[in-house]
Amino acid sequence: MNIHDLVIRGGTVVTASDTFVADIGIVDGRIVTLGTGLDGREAIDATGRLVLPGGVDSHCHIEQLEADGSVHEESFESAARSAFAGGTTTVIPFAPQFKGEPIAAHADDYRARAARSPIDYALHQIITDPTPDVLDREVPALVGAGVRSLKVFLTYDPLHIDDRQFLAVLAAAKRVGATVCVHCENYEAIRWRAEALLRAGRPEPASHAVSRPKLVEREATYRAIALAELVDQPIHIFHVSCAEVAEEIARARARGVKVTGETCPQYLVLTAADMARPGREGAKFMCSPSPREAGDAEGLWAAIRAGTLDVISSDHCGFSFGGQAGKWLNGADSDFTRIPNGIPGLAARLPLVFSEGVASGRIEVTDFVRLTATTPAKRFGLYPRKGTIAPGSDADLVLWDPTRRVTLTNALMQHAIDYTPYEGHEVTGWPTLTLARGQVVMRDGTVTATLGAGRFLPADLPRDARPRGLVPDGFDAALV
Ligand code: DUC
Ligand code: ZN
Ligand code: ZN
Repeated sequence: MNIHDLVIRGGTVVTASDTFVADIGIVDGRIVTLGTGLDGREAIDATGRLVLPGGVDSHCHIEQLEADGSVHEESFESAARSAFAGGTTTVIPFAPQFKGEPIAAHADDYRARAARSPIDYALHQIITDPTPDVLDREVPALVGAGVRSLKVFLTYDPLHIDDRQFLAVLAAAKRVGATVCVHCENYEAIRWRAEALLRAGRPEPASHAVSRPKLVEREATYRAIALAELVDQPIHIFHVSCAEVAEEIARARARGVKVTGETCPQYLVLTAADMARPGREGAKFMCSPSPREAGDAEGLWAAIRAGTLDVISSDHCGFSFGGQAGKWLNGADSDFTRIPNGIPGLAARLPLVFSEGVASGRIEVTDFVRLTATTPAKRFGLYPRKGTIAPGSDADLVLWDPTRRVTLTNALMQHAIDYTPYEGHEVTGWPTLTLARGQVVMRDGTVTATLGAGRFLPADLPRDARPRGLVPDGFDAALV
């Protein structure tokens, strides 16, 4: 009986909780059956492969506009190619807002860019100018349209907001049921140290790490958590770089505060020493927060195993090294404060985390799925449509060879950027086939990315993102 369009046959299915051998039956791009001996009009043999839910990269910058008018060089098309090559089938990029402008100023433009996406996507909304009109009118409208996640920056010119503005964003998110994601670094402390480094004649990329040590990240993380606790609004801390910052999250969680944390592969495999490579090379590794010292990665793995950090995203940024629009946008002799922060990692994310995590014995393969697909989908209200293998879920699947050894090269990343910070890094474990809603979008490295094939994913509000109903002294300033 040919009841399925496609059957993925005989692989070891991995979810966030289990591994088992099963066939997966797909109809109209959705999983309908898990079983044995399934029939379909077509079949793909997965014997000897792990079958994983497609990766959900809940933090990546794609074709993003910046305040200076530049646009990240990774387009939705090239990002999708890279994502599919690396086994990711859902992305959550960022729609911009700039100071002095409403969200609406760039909303249509960004939506039009995203509409060309070959890969399914949800959206975060950056908030840099939280005026009453933005918070009381535009944010509720966004939530109504399925964009439920706001990102704020506690550092960076011209993005950062102050504590009072942050409180206003938290309160607005609480009123409408949105998630708040926070870039935690102390704005004034970084400026103070950066200016001193320049006065001391240290303009090179290596100074990036010195300008923003762990303390400035830890302080801002504690402050963000305390203000979120004051409002009783759950928050998600982006790109945690070290155990000291994870410790602030763990302490808050232990007292019941709803705070969650993400880290990224760059903090697991790169270090500040990479930014001290000769000449301008160090810029290839510049991201914020900064990669830390050798040894810090083990502290992050401990926080991952403890559940304090439960999402691993790429924080992919499309800034090329050789191009005019990338790292040297502000001039070939830019000091470290004028080099765009962020590095590419869409395709490398899953292989790096599998290799450093599962193949190295630090986590189980079920943890790998939980960290890279299931929890990101849950956190941003896309589960169970995305992030798992179950009847009713989209047939976003990855066949994974757990023993293949690969040396990472920029060509393998299939992105638009002219370098990978992971060049020459050896990994064990590699995706051999990617399916997006039942369609093969990557087979043995050959990618098919069809413009416009990706769908916008409206987000629900997950339980974790709902307030606890506890405010200091019982006075809820957000609701007055
Ligand atoms: N923060 C991000 O989230 N991404 C890129 C750069 C940054 O500082
Ligand atoms: Zn950030
Ligand atoms: Zn980012």
